[in-house]
Amino acid sequence: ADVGRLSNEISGKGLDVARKKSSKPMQGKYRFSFGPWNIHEGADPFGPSVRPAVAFEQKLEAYKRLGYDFVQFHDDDAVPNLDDKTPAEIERDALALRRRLDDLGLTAEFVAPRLWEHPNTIDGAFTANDPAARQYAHDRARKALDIAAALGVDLIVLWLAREGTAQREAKDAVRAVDLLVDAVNRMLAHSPAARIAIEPKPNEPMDLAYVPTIGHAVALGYKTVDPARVGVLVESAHAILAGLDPADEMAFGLAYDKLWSVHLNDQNGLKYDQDKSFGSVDLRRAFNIVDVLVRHDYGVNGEVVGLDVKAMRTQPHEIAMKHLSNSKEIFERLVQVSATIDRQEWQSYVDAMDYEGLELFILRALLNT
Ligand code: XLS
Ligand code: MG
Repeated sequence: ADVGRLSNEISGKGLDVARKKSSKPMQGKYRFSFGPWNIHEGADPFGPSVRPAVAFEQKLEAYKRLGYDFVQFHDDDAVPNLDDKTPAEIERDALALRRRLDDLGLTAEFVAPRLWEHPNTIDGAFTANDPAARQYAHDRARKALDIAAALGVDLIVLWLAREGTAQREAKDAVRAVDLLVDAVNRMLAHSPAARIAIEPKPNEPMDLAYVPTIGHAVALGYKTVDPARVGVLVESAHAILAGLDPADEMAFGLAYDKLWSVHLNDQNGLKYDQDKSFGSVDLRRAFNIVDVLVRHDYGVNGEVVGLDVKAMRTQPHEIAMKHLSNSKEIFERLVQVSATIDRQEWQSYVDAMDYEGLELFILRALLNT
């Protein structure tokens, strides 16, 4: 954040919601992404698939139709069965995918190593007690970096799914931090142009995770050899599962210039990770997310608005992509609310410390009345 902007903001009384918007080119124009896993067959831990699988190619063809230009990839979404392939085969497949994306007018947003499905990662990847498991994780992370390079994308997302404990006394939590820093350092060394965005989540699949919040993720980045290349991705549902407000988590990342991607979705309380459509549980919470992104120029440096949403299991095949178009529509409508809301009136409630008045003002804006 630049110093001029900050001193302007803090010199005024209160939070200065009336701050003049910058005239940077990206303002109001957002680019959207989702991952192939966001179109899925509806299996959950208690029941099998309920919809036919959509072929990868058909998923790619759906992007533009749904209004999306960017694709988020796990390493094996991009190159299936990569553990059985040689480096040359991995590169060949990734380059072929890149050509296909080009043909469709699509761009990869990021590649994320899938560090949670292989038998070697049962008890963690980088923080597993078994050195062979840790070695698998390092090798797998390098494959993801190589795929990203072949796809022409410099952003790696690191969701540290199993870096935590199923049983509290099973691992040394201080050593776990050292192991995670070492893992990120190795990745930074392997790909000197790559940037790594850590996506925190407090639980699931583990009982307790070592990097549960954005504060942890930012701090971890500063312990690496090149903090400038380590940032964060905030997923709204993950913040909610940590008992935190997603907009404030994003604000923390923005304040450190570390918010390099977002996963917007919604979550109905403290339970399993739901990945519900954006805004579907709490529209005001969604507005506050959009508003903090809009006011702090998210997107100006090329950041993409990522959705990590899942269709309800009840949704039949023919209409099982609505969660993607709906989530984007709600984001765009909330951008409109943010752009047109009366900032002077907002500020007047802040100045008068009339927070009941402010409450009604925000609710009316959301009800458009
Ligand atoms: C799971 C995560 C995952 C990441 C990408 O909870 O949200 O989908 O976003 O690895
Ligand atoms: Mg996510």
